[in-house]
Amino acid sequence: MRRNGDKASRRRFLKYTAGVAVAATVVATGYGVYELIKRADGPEPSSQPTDERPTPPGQYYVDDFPVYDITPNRPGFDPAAWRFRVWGAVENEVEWSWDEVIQLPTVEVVTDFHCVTRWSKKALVWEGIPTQRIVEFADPDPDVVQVMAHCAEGYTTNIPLEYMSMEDSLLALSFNGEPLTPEHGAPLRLLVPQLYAYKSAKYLQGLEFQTEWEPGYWENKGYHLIGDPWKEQRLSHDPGSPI
Ligand SMILES: Nc1nc2c(c(=O)[nH]1)N[C@H]1C(S)=C(S)[C@@H](COP(=O)(O)O)O[C@H]1N2
Ligand SMILES: [Mo]
Repeated sequence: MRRNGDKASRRRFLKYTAGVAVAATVVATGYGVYELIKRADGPEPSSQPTDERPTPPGQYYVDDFPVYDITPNRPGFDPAAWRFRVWGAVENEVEWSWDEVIQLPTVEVVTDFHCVTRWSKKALVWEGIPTQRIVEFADPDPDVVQVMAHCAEGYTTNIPLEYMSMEDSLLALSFNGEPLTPEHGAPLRLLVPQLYAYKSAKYLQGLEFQTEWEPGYWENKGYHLIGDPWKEQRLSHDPGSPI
């Protein structure tokens, strides 16, 4: 594991995405990050249009978009102080400012959203940075099993590594064509559409790569460690939990 400052991790990200050496001046502007990552062969989102997607067992669709928070005290956002960090059992740790994150190339994903309390939303349109790219850049140690998402108000949730590498999992910046609203997780949230929505961490600040299974906030209170809606993994005693 290497620990490096902002500039060093950005420089390595550039090298990874482009496979070419980059002049320091380009790196410093941040614009180079955008250009170079676009040149890497990025993933296409895999989520199907809603009409082609079946409904997971036990879910029903709602018209409004409920807001679920563990605390009424929604965290604020100071773009100058905000940082996104990646650390843990990885070769390349990351620390990016808001200005850097918003220059990363994004993809659009149209997908359904399934809360473990049984409400679902159809055909939400999200735009964000594929988490697959973050995983590839971070270069996890071979024994990594999960990533713990850390949020501004203290919420945590654990995501199996394989779901972080799915092509429709995002660091989402926008929802239905607009920047994320505070109640839906501004400025940045995780979107893991193949798992129940408690895995889609709002107010995301960090991703910690871990070699042991460890529950996050809701998983600690008895929700499933994986949470696959197609297998109806709602509670920890439902089949398929790794521990
Ligand atoms: N930081 C944070 N992320 C969170 C939560 C939370 O309380 N805090 N709730 C989770 C739960 S249980 C659900 S169902 C979804 C709801 O997302 P929404 O409020 O945007 O509908 O966010 C998830 N992400
Ligand atoms: Mo939820």
